Amino acid sequence: MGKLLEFLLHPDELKAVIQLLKFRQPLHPHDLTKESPELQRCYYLLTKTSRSFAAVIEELHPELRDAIMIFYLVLRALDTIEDDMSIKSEIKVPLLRTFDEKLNTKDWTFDGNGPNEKDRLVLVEFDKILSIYHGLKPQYQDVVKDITYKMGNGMADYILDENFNLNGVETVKDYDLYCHYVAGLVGEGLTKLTVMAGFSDDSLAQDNFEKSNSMGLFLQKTNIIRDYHEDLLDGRSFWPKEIWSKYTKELPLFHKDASFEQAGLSCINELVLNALSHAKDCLSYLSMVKDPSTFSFCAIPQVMAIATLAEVYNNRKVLHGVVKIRKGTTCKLILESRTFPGVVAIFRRYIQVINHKSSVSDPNYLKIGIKCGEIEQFCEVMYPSVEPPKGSKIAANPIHDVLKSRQAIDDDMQMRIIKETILTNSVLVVIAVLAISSVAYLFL
Ligand code: D9A
Repeated sequence: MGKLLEFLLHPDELKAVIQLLKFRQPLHPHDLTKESPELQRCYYLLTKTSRSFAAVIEELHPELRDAIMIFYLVLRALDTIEDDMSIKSEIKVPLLRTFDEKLNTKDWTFDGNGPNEKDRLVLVEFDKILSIYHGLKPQYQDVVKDITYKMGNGMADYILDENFNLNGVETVKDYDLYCHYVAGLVGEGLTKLTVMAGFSDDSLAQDNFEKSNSMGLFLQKTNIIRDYHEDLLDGRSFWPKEIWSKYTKELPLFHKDASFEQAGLSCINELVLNALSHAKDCLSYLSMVKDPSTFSFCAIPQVMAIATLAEVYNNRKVLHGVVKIRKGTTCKLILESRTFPGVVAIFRRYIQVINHKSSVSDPNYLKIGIKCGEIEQFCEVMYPSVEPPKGSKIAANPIHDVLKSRQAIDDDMQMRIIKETILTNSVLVVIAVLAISSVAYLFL
């Protein structure tokens, strides 16, 4: 019933759902039934861990599809060990530190997760993952192993820090470092893979993977803000004390004591402000991803994140439960994020939403305004909303060279999108006409 009302209120989203599910042409169709049983099992495990994102991975270019699928599952395995509060640290810490070595074996599995751990199957059937892993190109195997090593050790460092589990991270610097281990390193690994495959610009592998790190931090910080309530119920928190201590003596007061609600909102807003500091990096990263399937893979999580930030901004529901974006909105965003100009338009839209939701009474009102202005300006320089007058000189900007070099790719995709939209619209019109005429027939 809720769904029906939702779609009546947002008919464009209903169309997006239909277009996405019925009319979209996959870039690289993948017939799994022709593959080995181990590979089929890996893709099955993938859909079990993340239904929507599995579909995106399955549509990747065949050159990277299996490598990224395995990378995702290995990281999920690591995460499932880190996450499981029922594993004692005497077991957990050495396991995390030596997890990369399991990748040298052919048959390692692990049955030590609690029965309620959602992704325990990934570890129980880790031998299937290993068998596909060893068939990857050696340079891809090296990337997966290197990131596994760095991430496992980073996670272990934080578990040993007793204080971390009880009070979360201390400073904003710690927050960035923790997010680097669990998410920034993922960005780094994926950048290495896509650069090796020739799918994104080599320059992304320079400057110490700064932009790749931002890709991960933007996603991770968004999840951390959104999951405040759920995490506290599980007895942990990832909000940095340096920020929350400005608003409360004790974190749970935000949801336990109604008089702290306003303070809680201000705290959320400051965390959103902090997360937005990565937005420009993410956009410029995406501008350098050339292969269309890799582009979608990278862009979808980012547009979901900016939409989520706009949703959680100044939203008291975050303090009391889970805040989610509608399925229909998700489908719309997935369809629109297939070209770079589409992604920029999405970012602009949600930045404006945040700016409008911002209230003068918020301690960071000015800072939010400035941050939103900065991001909007960045978008405006890339895609000016008004045609510059003839003969006027545009200041030289390296981003324009990047945009020029990807114009053909985006134009090509835009053409596909137009065809697909025409097809969807025509079929929907035919269905509507048939429906209306049959109703009319019954009554006349
Ligand atoms: C990603 Cl290989 C993640 N994480 C995500 C998903 O996106 C990133 C984990 C493993 C891999 C990739 C991701 C995708 C594309 C490019 C990226 C990138 O960098 C260049 O990572 C930075 O969330 C997990 C981390 C954030 C910790 C890195 C997207 C995803 N979405 C979930 C939604 C959810 O709420 O969990 O997994 C889903 O669709 O189920």
